[in-house]
Amino acid sequence: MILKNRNKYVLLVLAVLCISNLSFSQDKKEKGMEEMWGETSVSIDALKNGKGKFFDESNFGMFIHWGLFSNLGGVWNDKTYYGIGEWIMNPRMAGIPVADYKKIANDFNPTEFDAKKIAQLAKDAGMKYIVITSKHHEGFAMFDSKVSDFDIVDASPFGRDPMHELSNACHELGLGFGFYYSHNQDWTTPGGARGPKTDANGKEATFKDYFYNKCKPQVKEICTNYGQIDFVWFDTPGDMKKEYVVELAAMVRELQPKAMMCSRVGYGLGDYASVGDMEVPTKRINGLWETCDTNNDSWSYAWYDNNFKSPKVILSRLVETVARGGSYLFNVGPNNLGTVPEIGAEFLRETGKWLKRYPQVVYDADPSPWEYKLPWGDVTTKDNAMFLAVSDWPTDGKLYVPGVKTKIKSAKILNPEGKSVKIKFTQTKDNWVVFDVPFKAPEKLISIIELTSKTKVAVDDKELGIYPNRETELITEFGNVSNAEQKNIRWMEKFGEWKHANQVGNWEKNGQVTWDVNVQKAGYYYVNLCYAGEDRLVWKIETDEDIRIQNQQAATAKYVDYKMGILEFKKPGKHSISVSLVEGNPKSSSLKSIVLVPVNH
Ligand code: FHN
Repeated sequence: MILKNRNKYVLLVLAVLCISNLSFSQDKKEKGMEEMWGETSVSIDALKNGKGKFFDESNFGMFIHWGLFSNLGGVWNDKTYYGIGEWIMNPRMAGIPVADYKKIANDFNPTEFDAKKIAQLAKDAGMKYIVITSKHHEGFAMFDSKVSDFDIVDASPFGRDPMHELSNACHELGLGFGFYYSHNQDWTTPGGARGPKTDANGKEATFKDYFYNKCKPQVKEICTNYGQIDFVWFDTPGDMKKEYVVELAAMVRELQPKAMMCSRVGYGLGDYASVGDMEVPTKRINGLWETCDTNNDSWSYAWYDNNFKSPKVILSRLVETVARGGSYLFNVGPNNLGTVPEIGAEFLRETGKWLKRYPQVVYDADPSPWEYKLPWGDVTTKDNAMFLAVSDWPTDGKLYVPGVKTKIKSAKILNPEGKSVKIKFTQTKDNWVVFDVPFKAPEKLISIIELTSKTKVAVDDKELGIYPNRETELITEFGNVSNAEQKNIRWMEKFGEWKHANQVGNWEKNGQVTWDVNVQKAGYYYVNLCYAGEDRLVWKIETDEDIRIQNQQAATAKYVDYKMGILEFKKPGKHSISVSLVEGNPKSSSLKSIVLVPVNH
């Protein structure tokens, strides 16, 4: 009996640990993969009007992860390792010894690398600049380095400097150009973070050795030998000492005064902030910032990874990033021969065609007046114009926009042929704007409606709209939380593939999340909750009209949508809706969102 209970206890502890590993914390072993990148200390206005202008207005750039790891494409000793390909050397993937890894250079011969073709792809995609890995954590320089022989010119049969070719190609096409450089981690150089602890003679190597013998001189090379560069993109500063970061940043500023430095240099010394990998923030962020995302699941090429984002997904994530106030750096991973996988390239060209039709929605566009995206798409602005980028076109001829406090002067659909068609609309006393739109979407990707008004459009984004013709997801980030803990979390799905969410857990007595909503139409709504947890949970959902649902559903370590029942809003207009945990483990029950779906739609 005691044994049985003990086993039960052990299982419970394991389950809790498993959930917390997956969802609530970053495993210590994963440190060095991604850190949270702080704010920058430089004055935003000064930057926006000076050297940051190009970055601020571009909003869309190409990131390239290319290195020796591309020659492996996710395979070592005939075994495929799933996850971010550039980490294949790491013990959490193939664990390749340094000496064996270095030998990969002997047959790295990317003969089909064509810098002009890659630069042209970026241009066709509508991207304004390229940032490429000059040296990733593996320590292999993709440029001709006089400081180390472990570089593409000296160690591989290829013998050319592709960084020269690419910087020239970018300059010829009028694209910006910049280098990624892993300044802290260097897995093959003695003294580099996670690198060998001793040198070739068995003598202990320090970070100082690595810094002065390799890192700083190589950064000097990339900042000297490639003309004017627009970006220096350091990564994973980890616990690098401040004195080194300060020294490196000062050198970059001296050699390349016009280059923008990403905050991942460390210690707030960058010019702009970089948010989490693969994260499109759900809430507006002020200041100059960027998110980097990848066109499939890995950053570098992996033979199996053809999960490429479609043009529609790329555009949606780009517009969402701009709508939250940031820039979108979108990655491609050339293969062992130096070419970008074709499906990904095709999707990028299609993305670029859309951007040619609607450049004003992205370039030099300002954020949405709403802090968050709307259920049908997103919004960018310029002066008194507002662009509704509708990715989920309504099928009933009505597009609803909540919380608009300004009188709208005109509305028109911008159609693909470059003509615009005026549309009718009404503004309700509850601040909804209801547009009469065609039943068929004007665009197959994202359709654009342009609104103008006498002044900049003002909105009330504290009341979240509940729509009569589509489902609405209310995430916990925009709820008011009491007696429970609200936290941003991230977790990996495949190794290195990050997911992010805001969630509420650690429920105490009377803990609840409450959203203020503006219901367009009274009536019945299905309610789903998206949560993770263990065993079975009972949740209660209540409105200010005393309508209540209470129900039990299963729970797993992964976030899943569960159907809770039907809720009625008796009157349209302002309401509140709250969720609380009635039964279940208050520590591990994690609520991510509530979804309302109109029954009669
Ligand atoms: O560890 C790297 C990873 O390989 C990749 O380069 C990303 C891109 O942002 N940066 C680091 C993790 O955050």
